[in-house]
Amino acid sequence: MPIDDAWWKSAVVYQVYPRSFADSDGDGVGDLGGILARLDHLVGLGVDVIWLSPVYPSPQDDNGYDISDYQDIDPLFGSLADFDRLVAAVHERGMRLVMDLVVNHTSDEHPWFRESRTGTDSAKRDWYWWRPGRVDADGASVPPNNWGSFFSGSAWALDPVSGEYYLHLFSPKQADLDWENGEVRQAVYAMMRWWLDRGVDGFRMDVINLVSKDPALPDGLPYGGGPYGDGSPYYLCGPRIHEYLAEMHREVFAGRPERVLTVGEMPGVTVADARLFTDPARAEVDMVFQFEHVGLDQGRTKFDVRPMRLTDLKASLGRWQTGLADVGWNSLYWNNHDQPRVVSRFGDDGPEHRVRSAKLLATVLHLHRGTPYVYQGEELGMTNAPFASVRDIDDIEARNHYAHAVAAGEDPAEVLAGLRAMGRDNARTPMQWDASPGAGFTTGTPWLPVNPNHTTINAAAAVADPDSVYHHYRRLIALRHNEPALVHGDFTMLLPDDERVYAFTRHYRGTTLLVLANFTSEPVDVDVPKDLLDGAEPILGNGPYGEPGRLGPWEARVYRRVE
Ligand code: TEU
Repeated sequence: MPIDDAWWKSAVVYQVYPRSFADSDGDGVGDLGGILARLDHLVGLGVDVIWLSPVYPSPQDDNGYDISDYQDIDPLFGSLADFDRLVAAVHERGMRLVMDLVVNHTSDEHPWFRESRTGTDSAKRDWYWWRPGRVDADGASVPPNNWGSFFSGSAWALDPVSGEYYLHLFSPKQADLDWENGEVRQAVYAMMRWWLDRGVDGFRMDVINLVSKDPALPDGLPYGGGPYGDGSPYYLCGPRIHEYLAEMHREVFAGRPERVLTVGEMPGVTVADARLFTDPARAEVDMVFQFEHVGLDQGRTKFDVRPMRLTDLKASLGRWQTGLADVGWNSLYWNNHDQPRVVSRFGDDGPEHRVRSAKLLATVLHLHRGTPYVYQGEELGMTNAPFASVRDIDDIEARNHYAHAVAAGEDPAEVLAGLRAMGRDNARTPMQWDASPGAGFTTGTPWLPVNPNHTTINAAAAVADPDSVYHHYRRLIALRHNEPALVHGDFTMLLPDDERVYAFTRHYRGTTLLVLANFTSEPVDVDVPKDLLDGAEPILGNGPYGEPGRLGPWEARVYRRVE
């Protein structure tokens, strides 16, 4: 199929975070059997692809993003037989299944690392980044460089056996693989082929733009007033990243039916980088997850929360639309398992405007050019959760940040407020299926408490209510499947300087779609070029249409005009 008709350009992907989706055995943790039992919820929504967050064997230090066996299923979630049953059921329903591929690092309990840490003469010593420490002015051993970890603290851990340090950009239980070593790359490719041969339809590649590091591992510039340096210039989109991804494509994907979808999660990636990564002629990845728009409300750290300006959001998303208009492809997302719930973040999760603002955010995102991703519960307008204290917080990133920030003298209440607003646990509270005590997620004690608002915000209520967020997502997904202008149309931002209204057009072969969205709780007049409205019909809204030229609070409206 010619790449410009690639199936994933008109597809919508739904992310399942297995441990919080549906629990079929009552242990309080979601599992593969639970997903199987709930597949028809996804069929009803109309999604095309399921992205499964990791279900591999793992100590669960980072909720499965620390893998100790790449070719099995953790008993917490089920078995390979359960996985095969799920893949078959997904395919029977005309959907595809994409696995999360976490190969920048393995768990420190992976057999590769266990062998590597046996000593400097281990056959797998150079599968990871081992370096001798440096000696500071007091003669003490210190890490090989000053890099900080994404999860606070140093990015190096001292191994007492050899007295050397190993690199971990994330937790000390997530040891970075050394991709300079061709044996590492070939082992990863063989594992990927094994999953494709098992029927998997592609991969979401976790922090894949970090796998190439500057082998000199130089110190980074100090940042945030802390003791660590910013190593990102030496590992973000490193010197061999394009070589590696092109090699992966040749070794794993080339010659496979076009069914395969590859999406690279790339913190810090720029538009210019993404043009290279997603140019079909370069055969690297199909699309990337970029992080610009989900950093607009963050200051010195992600937990230093600032108000997001609509003009900044429009400038950022507009830049990505323009930058990938002629080559490459965008992914489109607000939510995932690492981001707070968008209706609480960029919308209004109060009782008056939650539904309307959730629908508005969905409309704006899904009418952009690219492949939309729906994160579990987003289609219900699920909100952030009311974490009362740091004891309620599970996530390693948030807990480590709290410990380091408070130790550095920050006000615990202020640090907690940042966790409440931006913490990843907001995305990880159990899926709200119904109003029962366990929200229909489990008959046991959930690993993370269910959001108390599940009594009103749940799938059962949403499916029964034609005006729900769920049915609005269903209509948006149907529109993508039936409106070529939505898939192939160009993108023009309107009113770039307006702090209240997000407006843009999509145009393709005589059809123009006009999107208007009021990001405030007050009615607003919209000054849209008259010719755009002449002959245009409203085709989708998030409530009763206001009069032309005026939008109600949190009103979104889509017009279509056919020349
Ligand atoms: O996330 C990488 C990443 O950049 C995020 O962790 C980011 O640092 C923050 O959490 C969001 O602002 C990927 C996975 O999605 C995440 O769950 C893992 O913790 C991480 O990699 C390590 O595998």
